[in-house]
Amino acid sequence: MHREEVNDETAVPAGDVAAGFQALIDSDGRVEPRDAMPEAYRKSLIRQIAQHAHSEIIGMQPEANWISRAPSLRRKAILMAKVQDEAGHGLYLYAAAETLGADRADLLDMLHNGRQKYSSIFNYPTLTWADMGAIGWLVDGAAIVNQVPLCRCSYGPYARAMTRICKEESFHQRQGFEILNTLSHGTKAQHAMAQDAVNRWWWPSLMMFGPPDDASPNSAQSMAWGIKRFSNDDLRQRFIDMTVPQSEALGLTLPDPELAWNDERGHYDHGDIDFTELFEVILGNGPCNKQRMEKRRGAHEEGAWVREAASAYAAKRRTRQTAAGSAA
Ligand code: FAQ
Repeated sequence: MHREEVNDETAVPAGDVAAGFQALIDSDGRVEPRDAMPEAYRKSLIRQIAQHAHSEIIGMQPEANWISRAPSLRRKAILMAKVQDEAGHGLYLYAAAETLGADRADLLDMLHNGRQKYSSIFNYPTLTWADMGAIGWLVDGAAIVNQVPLCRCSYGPYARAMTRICKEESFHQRQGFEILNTLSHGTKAQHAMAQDAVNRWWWPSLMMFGPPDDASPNSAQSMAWGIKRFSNDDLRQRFIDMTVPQSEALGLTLPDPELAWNDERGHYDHGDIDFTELFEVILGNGPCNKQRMEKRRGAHEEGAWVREAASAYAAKRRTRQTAAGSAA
């Protein structure tokens, strides 16, 4: 549905919009597409949901890279299903953004011309098969910690999309853990490969949670609106606390000598995160930014005929249904 239609149906004086909206947020209710909402709330949601959707579809690339080289038929089938799941997540999320009046083609244009972002994590290379394990365990693990609270997001369509996505992400995380567990308890060379992958993916996974709280311009407003439920640093800490015991179970070491349980805080202490690396990657200077965007733009151009065929088919069906309706 387009924005104009939403507004036409919900034309309410601005003061009433603000009061009604605030009452809904205060009562922890869900905002639905036809509800009146402040323009800034709508814009911020489109920003976050679109970036999230873009991350899902760009995130297909690093893993798709290994489909043809998976070590067995079983591994190949699982990896293909996982990569397809990510495409599905993109679909749910673009559909959620459309309920806010955004146009999917415009969002994709903004991804392609660099006006909208996607997650920093997908700008790192996948060098060995063990990276499939590290992505599943760490990247999907971080995604789950970040996304479970989004199932309670104040905007209904986003919250419902997240509920479906989180179910699949937890399967993804387990398959990553299982790959690493097999390698870690395999030959010496396999163990070394798993350790190397964890060494390379640990710090970028921590950066997925975004800048530290004192450098996060969107967090305060987003939390006041009930979009985000926890701050970037709180979720990052939750992920670290969850992951350290899992690394022990795997027999792998996280590459941070300062990781240590702090009884007083009830959390693990950790070493400093190099946020200049995060900001550089966001600016487009990560190891694979250029390659990811080239591939994405190419896929979009090559897929033009599919979009055209789907539109022509939908138009044909509509004409047939209208004709059948008037004949009845
Ligand atoms: N990368 O003020 P904040 C997945 C941007 S999981 C790039 O803290 P906010 C699953 C941020 O957008 C990955 N940019 O922003 C999968 C903002 O820029 P803007 C996707 C980042 O929104 C697994 C600026 O920095 N998950 O895809 C990053 O309050 C395996 C200032 O930051 C989501 O998108 C970053 N890491 O908090 C798929 C979850 N961090 O918009 C395939 C939903 C920050 O002002 C394979 N999103 N920025 O121009 C969120 O929870 C939030 O948007 C945060 C950022 C936490 C990412």
